[in-house]
Amino acid sequence: MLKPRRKPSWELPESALTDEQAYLNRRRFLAALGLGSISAGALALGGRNLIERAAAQDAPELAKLSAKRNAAYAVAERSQTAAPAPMRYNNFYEFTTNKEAVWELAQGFSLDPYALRVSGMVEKPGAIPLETVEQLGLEERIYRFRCVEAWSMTVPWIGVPLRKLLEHVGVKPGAKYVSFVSFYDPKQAPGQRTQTWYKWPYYEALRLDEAMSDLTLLVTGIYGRRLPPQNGAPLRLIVPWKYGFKSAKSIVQLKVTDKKPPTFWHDSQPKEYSWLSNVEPEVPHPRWSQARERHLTKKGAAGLSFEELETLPYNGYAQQVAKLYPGAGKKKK
Ligand SMILES: Nc1nc2c(c(=O)[nH]1)N[C@H]1C(S)=C(S)[C@@H](COP(=O)(O)O)O[C@H]1N2
Ligand SMILES: [Mo]
Repeated sequence: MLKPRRKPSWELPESALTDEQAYLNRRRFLAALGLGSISAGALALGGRNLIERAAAQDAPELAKLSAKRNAAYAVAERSQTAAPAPMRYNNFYEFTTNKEAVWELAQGFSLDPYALRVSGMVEKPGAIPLETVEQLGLEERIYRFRCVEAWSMTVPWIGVPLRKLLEHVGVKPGAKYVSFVSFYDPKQAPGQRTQTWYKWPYYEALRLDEAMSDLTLLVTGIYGRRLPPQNGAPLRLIVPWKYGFKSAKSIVQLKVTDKKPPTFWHDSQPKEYSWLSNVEPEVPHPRWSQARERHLTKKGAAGLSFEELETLPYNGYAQQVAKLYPGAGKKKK
């Protein structure tokens, strides 16, 4: 997943660009000329729908979403990342691998009319509207979030513990895992068209005991507002003691099963991304150390700012989850 640091796309010759990068370059160029709203027809370029859509949605005002803060989940040893930084630095390969370009490419993305399809070993399978999920009990929690690439952030999410949804649908005896599938819509997601070597749609999974942990959230909001597309609208998973890729975005399907489900990154590079992928600072990734992280602090006029921090075992949630992994840390080393 970690790629060599690239030149920003607007410094590259057009010949080196993907469709999306070329499109973003043109938008920057037009914005600089004050022509941000020039008609797409006048440009006669590829990515025309994107241009029209982005022109209409340059400053989407995200709808407010309020929920009572659960003070049990404050983060003491580091400060909260200031908005909008977490909405301007994203991993969402369905759009692009360029983290600073995701937000712009994802403007206008929508899964409406949305419902989460629940199937497998449950008493009440079916399609669950977003409102029904939220009525199970929205709360706000500040969580650490650690990407496997060694960057991190601290964010106030709004969501419902996944356990409440599993109790709502009734898990059948013998179930052992929960799997999650993200959306598939290449028309809206340029990365699904161009990165054909990945097995879209994105899929992830947890053991049932992990899914039932009080920490595991189904998230619909961030910073007191509805999730923007780039952070996984309208509904995503957040599993704060695991590397960020376990927290699948824009989920459309949830399945309860007794067989270990495959997962996207583990399937693609099993030696680099384990199935469990708990945050373990003492276990290096094959290509870099996991002992420290670049913590996103803010986005200012000059760009994104980071501070270097120590990575904590289970990302600071050992007290809550170490008991789920009784053998961990006692083997080898
Ligand atoms: N569907 C989907 N979910 C995804 C990803 C993705 O590419 N597609 N990237 C993952 C990775 S690697 C990280 S670090 C987080 C990033 O979430 P954020 O952009 O809200 O910070 O989303 C995770 N969930
Ligand atoms: Mo990540």
